[in-house]
Amino acid sequence: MTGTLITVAPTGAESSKAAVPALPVTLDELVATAKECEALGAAIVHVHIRDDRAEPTLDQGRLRDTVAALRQSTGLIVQLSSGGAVTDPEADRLAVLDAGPEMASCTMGTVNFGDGVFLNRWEFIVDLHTRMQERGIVPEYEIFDLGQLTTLQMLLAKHGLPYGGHVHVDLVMGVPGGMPGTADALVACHRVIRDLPAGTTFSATGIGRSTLPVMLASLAAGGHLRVGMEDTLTYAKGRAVESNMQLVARAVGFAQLAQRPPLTTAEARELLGVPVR
Ligand code: KMH
Ligand code: ZN
Repeated sequence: MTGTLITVAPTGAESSKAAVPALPVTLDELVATAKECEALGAAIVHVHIRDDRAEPTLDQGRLRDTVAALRQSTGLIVQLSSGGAVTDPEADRLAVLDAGPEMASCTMGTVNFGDGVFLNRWEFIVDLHTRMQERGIVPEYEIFDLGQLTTLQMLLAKHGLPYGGHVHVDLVMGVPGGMPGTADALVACHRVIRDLPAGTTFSATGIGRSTLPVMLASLAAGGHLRVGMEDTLTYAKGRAVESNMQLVARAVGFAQLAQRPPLTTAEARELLGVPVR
């Protein structure tokens, strides 16, 4: 078993700054968070951005500025979200790739998402996957439900391996409408992941109160970790998360206990096939 790849997802598209004042929403807040999380042991930053009113946006200029600022100030692998918010149109989500990220998320199917629907049609998935192949962007395949792993198998069989040849999956568990954030569900996914191309890696994140069971199950199954305020706003019963750093520090602690210390950014690049800058 290798060390642990730790991804921080600091912002997301679902929480408001008014409700969660500690959420990093400006470029300065995002860069400061990213630097501190890197120092603690994160290797990837999964990025959603906000506009001047702290609302989710896929504005192309802001995306480009964000990629440039994160690359200048950190060694983190910059992974832009192509998922955006459930209200974002497909064209804007595809255009995220124009901002020049090293990695981007690529969700493998439609899922009910609380009151909304996170729409990911097959043709759209194929578009994202093939454009990433053409542009040298390494995808992280986001999985919200077991059947989406079957979609990933179909995608790879029909359209080939991603850029760099390495397949990396992120299990997003415990979304209201998706698979539960339990050890049983993670094991069920792990059984299917084993049928994906040799060397496929996976990370997992549990939304809300499934954060801890998913983190422990993922480490036990040889998986990696995603943490951050996109997914988790309560640190313990009755205790709000104070910062993304607090969540990364906890993940690093668990990874060390499991004797799988955090991968450096260089090790993460090698594992995932993300070119060295
Ligand atoms: N905000 C969700 C609707 C991704 O980043 O690719 C989609 C999401 C997945 O967070
Ligand atoms: Zn996201």
